[in-house]
Amino acid sequence: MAHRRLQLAAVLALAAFAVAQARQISHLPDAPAMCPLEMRKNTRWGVATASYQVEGGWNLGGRTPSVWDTFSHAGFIKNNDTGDVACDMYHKYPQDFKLMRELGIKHYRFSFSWNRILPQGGKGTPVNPEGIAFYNSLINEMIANNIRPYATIFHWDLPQVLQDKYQGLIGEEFIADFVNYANVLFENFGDRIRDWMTFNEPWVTCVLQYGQGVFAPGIPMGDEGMYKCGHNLLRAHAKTYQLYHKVPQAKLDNVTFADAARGKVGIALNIEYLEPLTEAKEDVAAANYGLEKNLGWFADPLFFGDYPASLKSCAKDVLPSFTAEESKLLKGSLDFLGINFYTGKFAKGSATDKCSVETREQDVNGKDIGPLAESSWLRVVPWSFYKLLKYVQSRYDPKQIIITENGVSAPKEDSMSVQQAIRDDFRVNYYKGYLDYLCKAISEGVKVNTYFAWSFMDNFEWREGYSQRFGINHVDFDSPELTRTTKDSGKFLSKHFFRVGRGGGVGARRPGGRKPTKETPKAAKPAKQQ
Ligand code: GBH
Repeated sequence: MAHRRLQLAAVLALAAFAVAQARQISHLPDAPAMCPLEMRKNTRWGVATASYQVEGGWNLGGRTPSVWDTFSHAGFIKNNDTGDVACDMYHKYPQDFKLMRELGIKHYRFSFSWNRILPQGGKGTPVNPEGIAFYNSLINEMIANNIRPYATIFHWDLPQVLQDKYQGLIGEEFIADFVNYANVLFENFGDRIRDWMTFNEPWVTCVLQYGQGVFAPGIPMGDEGMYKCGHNLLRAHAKTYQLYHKVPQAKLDNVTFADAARGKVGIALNIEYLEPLTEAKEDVAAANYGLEKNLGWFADPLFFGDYPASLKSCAKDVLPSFTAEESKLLKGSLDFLGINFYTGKFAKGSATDKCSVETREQDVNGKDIGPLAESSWLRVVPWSFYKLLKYVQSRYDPKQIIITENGVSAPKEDSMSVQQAIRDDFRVNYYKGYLDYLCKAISEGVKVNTYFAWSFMDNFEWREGYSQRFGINHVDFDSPELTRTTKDSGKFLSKHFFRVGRGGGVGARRPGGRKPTKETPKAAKPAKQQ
């Protein structure tokens, strides 16, 4: 009898829990109107992070410092935060992949820490076996949870040794060292990873890390350094693409990395959409030049083999030029275009200076372009996503576009209790609006087939430390366990996108990553279990 009563109590408790759960999610909005179920089913929906922002384990397993360790230890981050522990994904990845699986997430974009793989950074220096072992476990755990890995090779965390040696991306030697590092990744992980992004946001690296020096390593190099950085980065990208697609690998029966894995190499470019402030032709020209100067700087060489004519003319004293051979190597050196998209602004031009672009967040009547997020640069402007995508499709006609990041920091979230923070209507509305316009663009032929929300969880937001939260899962940085709690935005995306979206295609590569040869006997059928 006591047993029965216990059972009954358990059933009642479960029912109450289920009702509470249902109540929690019942106020979630419907799927965006322009995203029919069929389209949501046919698209891949995932989440993104980056090594320095989530990993932690900064001095574990043979890892040396990156420029961000040095920069944060020197006290340049808000509240003196550092990425020493971050979300401690270094230890907690099994539970994180379990959570992803529970949310129906089948696609995960992450980045490698260069200094964990190659503690001395450069070509000819030893590969760190502990670093390789860590990423092997991480990737295997991902795949065991049916999550497809998408890898960023460089997400701003340069090994400090390479900064010290030749000023990092400013030095010509960067190119060979980057290609060597990429080669190590392809050799070790290329059998399981089919989607590679060489660089995350070259604009940020070259403008904020090197040009202005407001991001690590924090040494301002001016416009000349900024364009030198871009030039080295683009050539390193093209050589990496070449390595992946054109160089037969002895260890892979003389096929290329690309053929062995049926893999792809792209890049993740950030861009804020610019809408002309008025119909005046200088405003229209300024919006156009702004897009060429910020996106075309990288996208034009990759698609067309050269910088935009407008940039060549406006930056003629500081912009290097490509040799015919480099230009040929660059042209078409991407299998997909990754776009990190967050916001849009108005652009105002000058009747006398075609190189001037002033950006504004209010229209001519003083009305805000959209509500302000916690980040000062980020306003909610859903329609700007649609306009940017249409612009990209018409200017570049990419075979495939991946939205490599999209997300928002909710106002004041950091000062809220966990219970308050997970009721993130602001973020739910952001995703609902942006995804609506993404779907509209897809329905009009824009070739986006994969989308990543930024971010899987709250993390180290660069100079802002942990004060700006972009997660669809909350991280309690005050709790010793760094507890993760799913926000309403996570539930919203899970319900309408992650769960219904296309699967990962995990394990679709050839066995052992090798192309079958004529000599390879067909594998014998396993004997049937009686
Ligand atoms: C992404 O950058 C990053 O890839 C990611 O690591 C980051 O966590 C996420 O966004 C959220 O920020 O006021 O002139 O300094 C987004 C694009 C471009 C946004 C540069 C901030 C700074 C403008 N970033 N921008 S400025």
